[in-house]
Amino acid sequence: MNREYVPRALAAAVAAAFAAAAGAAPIAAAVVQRLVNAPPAGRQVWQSEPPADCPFEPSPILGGVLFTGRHSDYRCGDTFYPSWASDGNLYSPWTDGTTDGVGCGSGQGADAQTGQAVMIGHDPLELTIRNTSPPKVASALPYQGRYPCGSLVHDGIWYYGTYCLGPAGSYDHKGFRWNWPNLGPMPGFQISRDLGKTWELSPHTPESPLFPEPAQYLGPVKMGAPHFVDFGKNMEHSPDGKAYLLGMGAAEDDPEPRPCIKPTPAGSFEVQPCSDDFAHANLSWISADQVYLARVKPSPETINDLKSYEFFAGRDAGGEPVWTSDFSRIEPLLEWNNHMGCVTATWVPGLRRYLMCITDGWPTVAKMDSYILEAGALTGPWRLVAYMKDFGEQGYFLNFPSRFISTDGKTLWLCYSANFSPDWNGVKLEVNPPGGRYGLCLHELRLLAPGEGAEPAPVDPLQAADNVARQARVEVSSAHPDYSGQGAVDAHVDGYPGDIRKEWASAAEGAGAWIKLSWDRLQTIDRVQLFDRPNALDQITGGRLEFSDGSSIDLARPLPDGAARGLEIAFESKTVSWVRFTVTSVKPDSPNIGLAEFAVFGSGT
Ligand SMILES: [Ca+2]
Ligand SMILES: [Ca+2]
Ligand SMILES: [Ca+2]
Repeated sequence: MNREYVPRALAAAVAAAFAAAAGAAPIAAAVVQRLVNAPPAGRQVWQSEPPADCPFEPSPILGGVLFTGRHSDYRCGDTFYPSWASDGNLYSPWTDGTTDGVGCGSGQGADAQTGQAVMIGHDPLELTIRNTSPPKVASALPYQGRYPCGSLVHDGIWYYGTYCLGPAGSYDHKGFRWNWPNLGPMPGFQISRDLGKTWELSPHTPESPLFPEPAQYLGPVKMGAPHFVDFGKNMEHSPDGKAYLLGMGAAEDDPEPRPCIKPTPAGSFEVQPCSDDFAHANLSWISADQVYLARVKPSPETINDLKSYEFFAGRDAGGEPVWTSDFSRIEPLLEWNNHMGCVTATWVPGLRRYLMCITDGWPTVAKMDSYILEAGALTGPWRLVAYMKDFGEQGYFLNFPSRFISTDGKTLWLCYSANFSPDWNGVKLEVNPPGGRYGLCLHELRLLAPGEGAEPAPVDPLQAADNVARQARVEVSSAHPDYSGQGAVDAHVDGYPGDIRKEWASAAEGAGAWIKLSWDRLQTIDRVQLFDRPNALDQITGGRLEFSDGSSIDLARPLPDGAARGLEIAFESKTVSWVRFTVTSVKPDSPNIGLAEFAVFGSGT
């Protein structure tokens, strides 16, 4: 788990190598090339900005969230909800994208697919993610989408839930384009007894779902897109051996409908009158009015049997939770009309608290608000840790995998996906926090006590004074419109699809492209770091460093494509007035080769 940045240790190793070579004839100078991590980017305390009508009291023990800037760099689909199995691995559904070289789409009606993968490893930044079997097909009809929801591996058996969405993934209504505006029924669980290699179909269908809802096609449900509470490895912290499911829902007689809207020229939206029989995504894949709770002793016999379930049905006169096996008596666990949506929860042993993530993603295709609640018991009371307005800026499917929680419970990794709908209805979306993407994201965060400030950030070596590239004059062989060579020496590893000002992209060059750094005064340097453009299209696979003293060094390996790691080249000190990096080979079809960052370390003049 220790991935701290250790340039000083490397410098010492190089010095030791030189010392060992002392006495030998001076032949080729020692050069050490190795991969290094990009410094964490985007460290920030996410300011909690709860709306005035927030019904949750502030938590007395947790008062905020610090994103450390450490984040993953996977290229996968979305909809990851990892479950920690007794073999130590995580097993997760996924869909809508490509994972491990295989595509999957859940919005295909009769041919709707859902994927499944195993996530192997202890480091959230270095997981090996492999499909356990090809995506499986189960009809969504009469809905059009059938997506993954609650997923649990318990005692070696994988229970994989799906839920329906309608009427279409892209639905135009009075000038506004919605994404899956109607949340549908839950057609039970598919079961695998061999950790995802083979599957038994659910006995339920969209027209004969596990929970007896909705009353009519496209009508509201209560146990919508239910997700298992994450009780840790093999459910070890379940209070009673039961699995608990949180659903999002709405009522038939909703007193607060969501409004009809239309886009504005400024990239926002405004309310317009409407008399149509359309619920405007009041209960969609990512928006809801209430949260509901159910529980079941998991087994292949019970998981698809409604009679085996109990439902939270409010509180008795003494304030104690009431459980019922009569689905018609289900009551909201939580309600904040027009401010709820996708819901997950995780037990945090070090805090002896549950954390709940809720995303209000209405109107389904714009920025989304997420918030974190905590409670000592699933039945509450739940209190606010942080209301994260515009998290992502379009973050969804948030969950805290129990596998990646520190012993004290204060450092966790948030699993989510972001920004699936850039430009729908003209709405612009930024990536925030940095490193987010449409697909699996894991971001490290620290929970702060009320009033606790963030500890000082670790020193960022790229921003330290000995990175003399920052003072260099920059020339490049070419620059793509809106890009410049300066982006490669700004001490930030970023670029498309993030901030394009923070990288250099050439104008349609490949091998042969170059970038030259020059100084007015001689610089004594001993180390260079090169970070590829973060995008997955362009990759430098070979290159050469040339120095004003006439020496040169060829790269020993390709630059890592994703830029979460870079290549460090350490060498015996040189005193130079310029260094040029020339690209000598690229990944086939790289459209605009360039660099996210070119750092040069030394003692200056
Ligand atoms: Ca409502
Ligand atoms: Ca940069
Ligand atoms: Ca790249």
